[in-house]
Amino acid sequence: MGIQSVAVFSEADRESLHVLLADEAVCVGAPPATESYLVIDRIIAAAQSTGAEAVHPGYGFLAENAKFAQACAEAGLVFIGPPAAAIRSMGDKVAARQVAVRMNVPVVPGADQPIGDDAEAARIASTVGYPIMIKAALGGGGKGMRLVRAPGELAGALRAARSEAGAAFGDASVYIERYIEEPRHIEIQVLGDAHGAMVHLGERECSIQRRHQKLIEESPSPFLDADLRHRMGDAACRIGTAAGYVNAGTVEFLVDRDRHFYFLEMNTRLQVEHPVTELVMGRDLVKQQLRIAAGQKLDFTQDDVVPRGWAIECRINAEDPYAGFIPSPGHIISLRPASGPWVRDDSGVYSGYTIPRFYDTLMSKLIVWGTDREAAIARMTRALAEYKVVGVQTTIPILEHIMRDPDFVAGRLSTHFLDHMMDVDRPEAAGRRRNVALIAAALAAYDRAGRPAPSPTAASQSAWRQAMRPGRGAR
Ligand code: MV4
Repeated sequence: MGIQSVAVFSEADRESLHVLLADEAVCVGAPPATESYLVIDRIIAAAQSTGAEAVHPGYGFLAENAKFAQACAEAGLVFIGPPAAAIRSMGDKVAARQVAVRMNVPVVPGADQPIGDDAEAARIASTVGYPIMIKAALGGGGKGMRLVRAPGELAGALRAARSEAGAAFGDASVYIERYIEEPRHIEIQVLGDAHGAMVHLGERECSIQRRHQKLIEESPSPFLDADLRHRMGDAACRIGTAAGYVNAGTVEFLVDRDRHFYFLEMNTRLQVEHPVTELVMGRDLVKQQLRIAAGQKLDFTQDDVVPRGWAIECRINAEDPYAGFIPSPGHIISLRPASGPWVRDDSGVYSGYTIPRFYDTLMSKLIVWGTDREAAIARMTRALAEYKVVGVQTTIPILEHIMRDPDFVAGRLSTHFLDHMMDVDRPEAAGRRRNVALIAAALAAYDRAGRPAPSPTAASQSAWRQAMRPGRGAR
C-alpha cells in the first residue's frame, strides 16, 4: 500500500525480525511488557516522535485495551481497530451476552447478570442444571473459569473463581452458564466499515488447543454445512452491528455435538489465526483494516464472499511438546522454513536469532492451502517435514503427529482433542506411550539444571546435516 512503517520494541527485542524489516524503529522500554509494550504513553510518544498517522495494535498487549484506543484518538492518531466503546462493551462478557440475547443470538443457558451471594448462585445453578461453568464477568481466555459438576462443589468453586477473577481483572464478578461437554470452538470473522456495512468472512475451527492456547486452526470447519455457516455468520454480523463495531473482529461460538451453536464472546482485534481466512477468501485482512481505518467503504458485499478450498495453520512455538510444552527459548543455530506452492510461513524469527524468554513462545505460523481438506493435510504434512529448526525445541513433532491422527484426519475435533490424543493410557495410543518416558526424562533434566538444556552449539557437521533432512525430527 506504499505505507511507511515504524516498529516499537523493548530492549529484549532489539534484534527482532519486525525491527529489522520496519522503515524505522523506536525502543519503548525494558524487557518486561509492563515496562514497555503495555505503557500507553510510551507507544503514543513513539508514534508522535516519528510522525506516524495511525497505530496498528497487533494481536496482544494493548490490542483490546479501550483506554489505549481512546488515548490514540485523543492524541490525534488513528487506532486501527474498533472504537473504544465497542472494545469496552464486548470486554464485559455479561454485557456482551446481553447484546447477543437482544439480537436473538443463542447464548449458553445461564444467568444474564453477575451472581450475588452463594444462595443465589445455588438457585441459578439448580435452575440451569449441573454441570455448570462459573466465569469471570470481565474474563475471557479461560481465566477465572471453574467447572462445577455437583452442588457440593459450588461454594469452593465460587470462592476460587471470584479470587482469580479479582486478581486477574480487578473485578471479582462472576456469572453462571450450563457446561457444554466436548464442544467445538468455532469463530466467525467479521469486517465492518464506518458507513454501517458489516460482512462476515466465514468461520475458523480452532478446537485444537491446549490450556486455551490454540495450536492448529483451519477454515472452513469440517463440522459446518452451508445452512449452519449462514446462520452463524448472520448471528455474528447482528452482534457486530449491535455493538457499533467497526474494523476486523471475531465472534466466538461453542458448537455442541447436536450442532447447536452458542455465542461465547467477541474478540475486538485481528487474531493470530486470521491467515486461514485470508487464504480461503483471497482477501488481505490487514489491508482491509487499514482501508476501514482510513474511512473507506468496504469494496465488496456479502454476496462477493465465496470461500475456495481449505486452509490450515499450525503454530510453531519454541516449546517442548514432549515435556509438558515447557518453553524452550534460546539461540536458533539453524533454520530452514518450509516453502513451495500454497505454503505461507508468517515468521518472527531467523537463523542466528536468540528467542528471548520474556514473551510468548510463538516463532512462526505455518499456513497451507489446498483444494480440499485432504490436500491441505497432505501439504501441511510435507511442509512440517521440511521445516527445520536447530537449537531450540519446537511444537513441530506434535503437529506432525496430529496431521497423522485418525480423529484429526476424519475431522472429529473438540476442545478436548489434544488431551485425548496425549492420553497415553488409551489402549489405541500404545504407539505414543514412549512419550511418557521422554516427558519424564526431560522434566527431570529440567529440574536438575534449573533451566532448559543448553543449545547444542557444538553439533557436528554430520549431525547437523542429518537434522536438516526432511522428516527426521525428534519423535
Ligand atoms: C465454556 C465451555 C463449556 N461450557 N462455556 C474457554 C475460554 C472461554 N473463552 C470460554 N471457554 C469455554 N467456555 C460453557 N458454558 C468450554 C470452554 C472451553 C473452551 C472454549 C473454547 C476453546 C477451548 C476451550 C477449552 C476448554 C474449555
